[in-house]
Amino acid sequence: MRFDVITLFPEMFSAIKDEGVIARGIKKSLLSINTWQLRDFSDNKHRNIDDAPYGGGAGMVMQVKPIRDCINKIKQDHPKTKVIYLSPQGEKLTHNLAKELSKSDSLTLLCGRYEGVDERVIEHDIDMEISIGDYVISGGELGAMVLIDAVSRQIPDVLGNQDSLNDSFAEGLLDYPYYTRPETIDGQSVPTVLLSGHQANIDAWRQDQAIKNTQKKRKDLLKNQ
Ligand code: 4FM
Repeated sequence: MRFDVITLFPEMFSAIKDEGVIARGIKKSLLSINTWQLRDFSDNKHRNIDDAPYGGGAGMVMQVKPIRDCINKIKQDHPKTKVIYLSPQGEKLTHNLAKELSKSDSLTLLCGRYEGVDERVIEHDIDMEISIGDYVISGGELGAMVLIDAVSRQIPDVLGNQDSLNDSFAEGLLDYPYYTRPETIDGQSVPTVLLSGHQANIDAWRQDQAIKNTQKKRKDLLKNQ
């Protein structure tokens, strides 16, 4: 799977490219993350890609031409790429959406800055608008990195044995609790079933804990079952 990211801050993506699960996926050639500096598509010597909003108001708006030129450049090599714009107006990113997107060969992620992008980009050049949650962040880059991480984890073989696909959301539930050595610390003990060696009992306990956890912390998730 290939990600092409259109951004004013390509260096931010070293945060996910250089270490961890995604870095290992890149090393295994299971995925690639390719950044495009939007300023390279500016048509002026100052490398501007933004201008004041029609109708007035504070802040700047990203212009159509550099974004459209960049998307079209990517599409020369990847005509079937799905172009995604990260914004609070988008469809909410969920486990199910991440899983769906992981079946794509090519995703192009447009990261906005300033007040927004010219609406004509969204109308004409974008296939999908996605939000990572109901809050505002300062630009699309962190959203794009969240999406890349969540989607990459769903690509077969990206997670090694070390990482393990612990995906409680695949079951529509929160996770069960984990414990490691020592057996007791400051009077707090590990549940005895986990020390029993009886795998069927352990599995049943974990399933029960996952349900209880979900009932206690996220009742809304159980309504979708
Ligand atoms: C988006 C800032 C576009 C500037 C943003 C521009 C967001 C979210 C978000 C901020 N992205 N989910 N929530 N983006 O807040 O994905 Cl131009």
